[in-house]
Amino acid sequence: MPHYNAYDSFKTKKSIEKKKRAKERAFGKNNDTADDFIIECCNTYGIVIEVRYDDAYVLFNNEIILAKLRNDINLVCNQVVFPGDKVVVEKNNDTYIINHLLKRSSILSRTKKDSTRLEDIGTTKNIAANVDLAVIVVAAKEPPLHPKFIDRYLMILQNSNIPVIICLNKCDLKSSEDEETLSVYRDLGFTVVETSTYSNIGIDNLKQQLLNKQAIFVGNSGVGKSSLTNAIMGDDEIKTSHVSDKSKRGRHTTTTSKYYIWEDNSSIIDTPGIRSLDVSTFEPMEIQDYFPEFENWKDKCKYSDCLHFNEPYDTCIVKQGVASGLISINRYESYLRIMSDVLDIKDYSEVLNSIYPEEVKKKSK
Ligand SMILES: Nc1nc2c(ncn2[C@@H]2O[C@H](COP(=O)(O)OP(=O)(O)OP(=O)(O)O)[C@@H](O)[C@H]2O)c(=O)[nH]1
Ligand SMILES: [Mg+2]
Ligand SMILES: [Zn+2]
Repeated sequence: MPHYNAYDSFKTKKSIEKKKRAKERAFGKNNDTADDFIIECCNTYGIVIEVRYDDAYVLFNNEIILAKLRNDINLVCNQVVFPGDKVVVEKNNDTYIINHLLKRSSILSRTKKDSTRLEDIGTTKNIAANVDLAVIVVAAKEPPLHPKFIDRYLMILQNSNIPVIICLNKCDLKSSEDEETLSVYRDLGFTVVETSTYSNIGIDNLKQQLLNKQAIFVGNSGVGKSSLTNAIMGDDEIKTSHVSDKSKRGRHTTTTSKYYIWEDNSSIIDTPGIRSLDVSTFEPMEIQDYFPEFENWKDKCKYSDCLHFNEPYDTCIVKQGVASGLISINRYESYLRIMSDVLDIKDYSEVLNSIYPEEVKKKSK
């Protein structure tokens, strides 16, 4: 079988989905909203800080108010507005009404696999709006640091055009292996901040990165997103929880995204941890764009549409780059893992086994 068949069979389906995704990213899931609901600008607006099913808390005139969507919008509130959104509110008798939504500068969304549907197409879930900076929070331990989490978040954030930094929290528990993992991202040009909310290390440094920005903390449950938010806010207002002893996974303490202002013009959206991040709606050929370290190698592969996956080792220069140690084996393994999701192939170990000399393989986590 020619190596590119898997890709060809995906092409049509994926490009339709891609257009749909782009539309949803631009307008949110609320394509049915009234035409005049979204407006360019308005001087007096409130900021959505937390969304419930049918209403939202809005920071308006230094007060937190509960507001409902205007009547002619036939969607529930949590399909229309998201933390960080700017909204125009008006008081009608005793009720605050969200009359307009200001055009967004960005929307962070992810696809969510919907197991109840027969077709295996994810639904898009918006997380937050108008985000200037995303902080991918990872922990040195509990849960353990693994590049696979970082790489998936990087794809989703870069796909939404949101600038990103990486924060290694619980650096009090950091090992030399963790340092090696992080150095790959430093070498790729990402800012990596190390923090410990226990010993207050790196908090000022993190604050500097967040100053004058609407930032969002994303990352798995238990990495310390809420603890960091507390450290920056300077109080213990937000609920945090111990990682469960048995699974060493977080317990999903935070259940809804929430917006906090810690300084004039500087805010953080604390989000619930996500256990698995679906990237299967990306196109196979698109995945390598999120791996800039392949850049100088991939054009030299024998096939111009090489996926650096099932192609023979001697035709794929990316694989040779990995074998020579010049492309990080952990990142390549992340790539393979993501590709197997996208191509719906259960096991990529064959690919891995076929290319690595034994000594390189041993270094793999
Ligand atoms: N060792 C260590 N533990 C920390 C640090 N920061 C937070 N923790 C602990 O990590 C656990 C989880 O912290 P949370 O802040 O609730 O984590 P979260 O990312 O908000 O989790 P979710 O809300 O479930 O997504 C708590 O037991 C914290 O005390 C740190 O710097 N070092
Ligand atoms: Mg939390
Ligand atoms: Zn290749």
